[in-house]
Amino acid sequence: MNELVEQARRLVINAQGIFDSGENAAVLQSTLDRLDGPLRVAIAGKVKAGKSTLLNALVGERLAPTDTGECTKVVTWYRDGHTYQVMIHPKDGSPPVQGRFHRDDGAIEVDLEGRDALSIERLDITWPSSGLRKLTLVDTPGIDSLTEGISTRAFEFLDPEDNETPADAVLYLMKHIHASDLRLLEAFHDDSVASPNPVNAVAVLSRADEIGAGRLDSMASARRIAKRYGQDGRLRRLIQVVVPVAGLLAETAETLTQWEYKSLKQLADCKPTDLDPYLLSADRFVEARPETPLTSLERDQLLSRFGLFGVRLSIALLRRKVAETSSELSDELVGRSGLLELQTILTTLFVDRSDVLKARSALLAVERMCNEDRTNEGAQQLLLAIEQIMAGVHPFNELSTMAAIRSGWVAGKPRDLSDLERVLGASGTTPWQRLGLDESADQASIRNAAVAELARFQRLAESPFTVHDLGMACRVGIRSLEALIASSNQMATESIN
Ligand SMILES: Nc1nc2c(ncn2[C@@H]2O[C@H](COP(=O)(O)OP(=O)(O)O)[C@@H](O)[C@H]2O)c(=O)[nH]1
Ligand SMILES: [Mg+2]
Repeated sequence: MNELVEQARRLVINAQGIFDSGENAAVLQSTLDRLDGPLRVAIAGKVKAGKSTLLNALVGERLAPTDTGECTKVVTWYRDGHTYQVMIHPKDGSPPVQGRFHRDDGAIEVDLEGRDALSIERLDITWPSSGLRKLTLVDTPGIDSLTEGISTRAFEFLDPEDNETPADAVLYLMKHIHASDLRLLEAFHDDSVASPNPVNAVAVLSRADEIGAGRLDSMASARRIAKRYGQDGRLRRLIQVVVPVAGLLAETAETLTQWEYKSLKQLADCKPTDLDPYLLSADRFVEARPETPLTSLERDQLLSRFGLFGVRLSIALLRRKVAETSSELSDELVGRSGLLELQTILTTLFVDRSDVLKARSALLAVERMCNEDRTNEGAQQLLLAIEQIMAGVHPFNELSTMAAIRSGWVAGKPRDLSDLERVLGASGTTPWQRLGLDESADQASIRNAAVAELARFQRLAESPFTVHDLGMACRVGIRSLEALIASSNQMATESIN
C-alpha cells in the first residue's frame, strides 16, 4: 500500500517543478506534508447535531467546546503532537499566529483577541493525545448557523471545488434526514470519475439517546432507524453506513468523575418507589426533592452530562449490579453508547485504508491545479499520469467500483451487488471481512471461500446475461480475490518453509 503513497509523492514532487510559485506552490507543499501525516477526518452536520461532543468522545477527552461560543463558529483542527499549541490562521492569507487559550471545564477556549470568527480560516490545535494519533479530527461549524457567513464557511470547507481537499474522509452527523443534510453531503461529494465517493463518508445518527425520549430501549430504536436510513437510496449514494451514537453519553462515560459515580450510586441506592417517579422527565428530575439525595443543582449537573437516558441507564446498571465500580460503569456506558461500533467502522473503513484515501486526496489536489491551467503542457502530462495511476492502481479501482455500485450505476441482483461490495472491501479490507467470514476463520477456510467466490464472480462476469457495467465491476472484484488468494498461498508457503 505504501507504494501508492510513494507514487502520489512522486507525482506531487513533479507538480512542484511545474507550479513553483504562489498559492499553488504552498498547496503542493502542504499536500506533500499530508502524505506523511494521519488521515484527516472532518466532522460535519448541522448546528447542535452533537459534532463537538462526538469529537470529544472519539478523542476520549474534553477538548472541543460544545454549544455556542465564538470558537465553535470556526473550523478547528485537533491533531496529535509533542506540545500544546494553538495556531490561528487568518482568512486574509496573512501568516498564522500563535493563539492564547485556557481550558473551561476541559474545553479549549482560544482567545480570539477581538478577531471576528468570520475573519479566521481555521484554528489549528496541536494536543498530545493517543486518541488523535491515527486520525486528525476537524470540527466544523454547523451548516444552518444563524449567520449566513458561517454556513457558507462550512460549505466552503467541505466543498471539493476548493484547491486542496481539506479532509480525506467525513463523518456526517444528522438527527433526521433533511433536504439540507442531503445538500451538504452532495456538496462534499463530487461525481467526477476521478473522485469516487460514498467510500469516504460515514453518517452518524447522532444524539441517538433522544430518539426514544430517554427510554431504556432508545438505542435499540436508534439502531432500527439507522438501519432504515442505511437502506435509503438517496443516502446510500452518499455514504457508506449509518451508525447510531449517543455522543454525550460516550463523552461523559469516557471522562466520568468520582463525584458523578458517587451521586448516581446514591440515587441508585434510593428505594425505586421513591425515586422512579422523578425519572419520568428531565423537568421532574431536577425539581427540588428533599426526600431524595442531591440538590436540584447537582441533579441538573448530572442531567447536562448524561442526558435523561444516561441517568436512567446508569441507575438501572448500578441497581442491577451490572456495574459496581466507576470504571465498570464507564465501560458499560461506553459499550451502550454506540461509540465502539463507530470506532470499529472508522478503523475498517478509514484508518485501514488511509494510504489509499490520502493518496487519492493528493492526486485530486494536483488534478484540480492542472485543470485550472489547461494551456500548460507540463500540467497536461501530469493529468495523464494521474489518469494512469487512477486506472492502474487496484485500490483506486476498488474505491471507484464501490462508489459506482452505491450510486446505482451498476445493474444487478441486490445480493450479487452487496456481495461484490463486500469483496471490494466495503465492510473492511482484511481477508475475512472481504469474504464475510468470522474473525477466527483459519487460512484454509479463507482460501476455500475465496476460491468459491472467485469462481462465482467469474461465471457472473462471463455470463451473456450480465450487463457490461456489472461485468466490469465483477472483474475488479475478481482481481481483489486473486490478490487475496495469492497472498494466502504465499503465507501458506512461508509457514511450510
Ligand atoms: N442528549 C444528548 N445531547 C447531546 C448529545 N450530543 C450533544 N448533545 C448536546 O447538544 C448540545 C450541542 O452539542 P454540540 O456537541 O455542541 O453540537 P454541535 O453544534 O454539533 O457541535 C450540547 O448541549 C450537548 O450537550 C447526545 O448524544 N445526546
Ligand atoms: Mg460544535
